[in-house]
Amino acid sequence: MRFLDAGESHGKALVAIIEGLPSGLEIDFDFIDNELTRRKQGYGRGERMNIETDRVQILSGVRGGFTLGSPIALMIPNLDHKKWTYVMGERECDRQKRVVSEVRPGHADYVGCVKYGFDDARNVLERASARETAIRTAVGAVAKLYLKKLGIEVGSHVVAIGGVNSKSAVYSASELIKADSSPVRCMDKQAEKLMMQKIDEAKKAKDTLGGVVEVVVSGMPVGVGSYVHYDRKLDYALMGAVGSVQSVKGVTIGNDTTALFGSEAHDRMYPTGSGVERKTNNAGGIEGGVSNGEDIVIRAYLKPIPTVMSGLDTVDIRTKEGVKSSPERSDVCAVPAAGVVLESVVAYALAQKISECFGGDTMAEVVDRVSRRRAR
Ligand code: EPS
Repeated sequence: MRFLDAGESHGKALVAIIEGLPSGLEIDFDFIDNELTRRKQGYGRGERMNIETDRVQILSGVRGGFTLGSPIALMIPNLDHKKWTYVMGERECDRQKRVVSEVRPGHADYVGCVKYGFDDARNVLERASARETAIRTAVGAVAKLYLKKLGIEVGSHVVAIGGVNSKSAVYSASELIKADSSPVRCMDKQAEKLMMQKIDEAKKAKDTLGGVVEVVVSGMPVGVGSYVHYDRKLDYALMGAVGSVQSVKGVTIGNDTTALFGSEAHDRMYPTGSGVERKTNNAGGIEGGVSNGEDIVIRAYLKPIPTVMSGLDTVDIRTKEGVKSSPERSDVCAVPAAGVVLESVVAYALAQKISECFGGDTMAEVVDRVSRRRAR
């Protein structure tokens, strides 16, 4: 299973092609659109979210609501494009308009200009923008439908924004649906209030905030991943997927056990008659690069968004003079939305690993193989 996406933030559309899904998976179009709507929410989001409706169009690979086994092409039109055709037109455009030469520290502006030989970061930021996460959310939604058929659910919640931490608690993926009723997708009401105050403070100061998101996967069968090949380990796939999301600077799986003794850290196993059970999950659902049947718990650490409206010291790459960074439209805090994106990339990475482990040309074959594994 693989996918490729394309699209500029103010281009015509975002597109993706997913290849390798089995035939016979029912596609719930409303579910995909609802995932896209979830991604647009969150206290601290910018004006762009009011412009886009984010509705997916499926161009191939699905007939009468079921996958055919052929590549699935997805498209999300950018409604804002009509206001940007003079800048983003693929045949003709005005290169003197909306130029960004005062590169933003922390964004891809500078590195992208050096890498591709540009003196206008517009060419870079249009692709580097977190707008790209909309199409990855659509791909992740399809992956979630595949996982759901196998009894696997993915949820997330925000555990910190700008240094405000929620109280620690353990949740299953299905419980985390409650996070959606919080404007910051936080399960702790007291922390929610303080996080919102912190976002208000940042907005007033023309500043931005980062934070920490936890993703939980429930229902994983034992034995997905590898202890044999370094590049087929489940944690290798998940850490790479999570690390690929804009703003993520760190990824952990399970609890921090670095200060504990081994006797305290490892999740003891007890007989159930037919298998094993554990009372703790410090390992976060993965041992030796392989799923162990416990919930997979991943934390992503996100830096504050680099578009700081008050401006940061930087260099104008055209004049080579010291200036303040360019005030592009942006979010104050995208951590709540990042939770939805992180669920999506995790769902896709898991679908890919499950497909690698069990194969299957039809959905019925995959369901059968996974249920046989569960019965072991
Ligand atoms: C985003 C779309 C972007 C930004 C934001 C996220 O749209 P625009 O640039 O038109 O406002 O709002 O992008 C960033 C934070 C970034 O750093 O690029 C989206 O759809 O999520």
